[in-house]
Order: sequence, then C-alpha cells, then structure tokens
Amino acid sequence: MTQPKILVARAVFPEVIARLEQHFVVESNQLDDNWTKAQFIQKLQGKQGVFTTGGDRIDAEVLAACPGLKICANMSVGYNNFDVDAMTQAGVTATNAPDVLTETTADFGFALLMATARRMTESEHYLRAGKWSKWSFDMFAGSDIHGSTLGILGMGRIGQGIARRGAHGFGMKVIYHNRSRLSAELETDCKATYVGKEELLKTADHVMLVLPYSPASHHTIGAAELSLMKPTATLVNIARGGIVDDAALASALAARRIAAAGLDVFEGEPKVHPDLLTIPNVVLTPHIASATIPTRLAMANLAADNLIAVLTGKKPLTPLN
Ligand code: 8YV
Repeated sequence: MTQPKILVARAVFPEVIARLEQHFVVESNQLDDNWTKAQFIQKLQGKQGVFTTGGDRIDAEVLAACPGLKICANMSVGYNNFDVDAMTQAGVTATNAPDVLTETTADFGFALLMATARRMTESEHYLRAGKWSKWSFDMFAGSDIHGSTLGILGMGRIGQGIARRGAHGFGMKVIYHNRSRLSAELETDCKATYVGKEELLKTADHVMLVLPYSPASHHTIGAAELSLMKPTATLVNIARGGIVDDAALASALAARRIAAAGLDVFEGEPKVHPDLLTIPNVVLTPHIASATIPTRLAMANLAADNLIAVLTGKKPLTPLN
C-alpha cells in the first residue's frame, strides 16, 4: 500500500519527523527556509497533509491550487493563519494544538506582567550599560502586582490560567471581559468577576490580552482604549499582533499615558514598530510564550497525531471544522 505524502512546512523536532516517517512519505523544511506563497503551493503538490505553524497561511488560493489536500494540522492553538470556512468548503480538515500549551503560556503571561510592572529589562539595560553608580530611593520604582487589580480580556483556557495565578498566588482582584461569560463554577475557581470592557480598562492596574485574533478583534486596543486606562497601568499582549494598534501604543507609552507595556506579539511580526524599539518602558519578546521544550514537543506531537489520525481514516483529535 502506498503511504500518503505530507509536507512539514517549518523545521520541527527530528523525533516528530521520525514519527511522521513511520506513516507517511515526508517532505520537510528542516533548513527552515522562508518560502514564498508560490513555493509553498509548489511544495504542496501531490501532498495529502500539511503540518503548519502559525505563520503558514492556508487560504482559498492555496486550497484551489492543491486539490489533493485532506488535512492541515497547525502546531499552534491560534489559527488566524487558516481560512477555516474556505477549508470546510474545500472538504479539508483543519486542526489546531490547544490545551498542551495552556499552563506554559499562562506562566509566560505572568512572567511578562511581572517584568513589565517591575521594570526588569529596563533596569537590566541600565546596569549592563555601566550606568549604576549609586542607589536611590525611587530608582526603577514600578507598580505592585500583589493586591492589585488584574483585568483579563479574553477568558479562554490561557486567560483562566493567568487568573488563577493572579488570584490564588498573588492575592490579585481579577476582573475579566469575554465574548461569553464563564460558568459560575469557573468564575469561583478563577476568583474572577465579569465586567464590561470599558469598566475593565478604567479600573484594572494591569491589563492582560489573551483573546484570539479575528477581523472583529483587530485593534481591540487603540488610542481610545488606551486613553481609558490608568496612567499607572501596564498592558500585556500575549495574544496576537493586530489586537493592539502598535503605533497608538508606542505614542501612549512615549507620552506616559500608560506606565508600561509587555509585548510578545506584534503587528506584522517579525517586524516590530520602530518606535517600540527605542521606548524604554516596554518589554519586548519574540513570540515565545509557549516556548519550553516539553510544551513545543507536545504541540508538535499533537499536530502529528492529527495528521496520522485523519490520513489513516480516523477522526482528528482537535478539529476546527
Ligand atoms: C506558537 C502561538 O508558538 O499557539 C499559538 O497560538 O501563538 C504560539 O504558541 C506559534 O503560533 C507557532 O505555531
């Protein structure tokens, strides 16, 4: 029996490639070359499955050019790189990689919040530059985490993980806003209170963004929203680039309309708005919230499991359509 052919679009763990090779004829991109869309389409010819990461776009044009495709498995919980409606219409299964990254990503959200509020990278740059000559009472004074109000926009699994850390670990008052309200049981577990978006922006000491990207969530935080926030507030984005208007944020930070921001995701990444690179009160990380080896391995294995299931006639584990 001939084995199905698949494409792995980005470099991944060799052990995951080896697993896939037990089931498929695998073409992989272990050199991690940047392909143009035309090259990607050309590589997909004759393939029944593709292993993608968050930067690999699957849209109507790709689907029309690759009629043999049966499944696209994303090694990512976010799937704004997929046109799921077009995939459904084309009869192509879409899968993502939820759950396995929840706690790791919530850890990172909290780390970025703490680094931002307590000015860790800004003070480290100062020290490394040899500028530390004496102690002073207000040197790099930041804002407190414990006992403060944490506002979470987007209360899925990762948002809930951050809420638990804040409420149970740091005695924070947690407020949240989401498309739909959590069950009473989950609200109690997370010690979180549902509020409107405007109330959240006005009252939170720290605003954490964990909502999925879609055209509807584009620029959820822009100049108007930033102007509602406290001048002492911090903003953390671990969700997706495009949820924040980065130019508006850079102006607000430069003018100290809010105190500080922590950003793991950017509009048009890996490009970063040039103003953000020169502003001191922002902590910048290159989209690494899920980056621990065990978690990235679990994400890759889940994408592989989905490919194996669908191309051997079984149901996908984590379907999107
Ligand atoms: C991934 C992510 O690292 O899962 C997501 O939605 O943003 C990250 O965990 C990235 O998308 C790679 O696929």
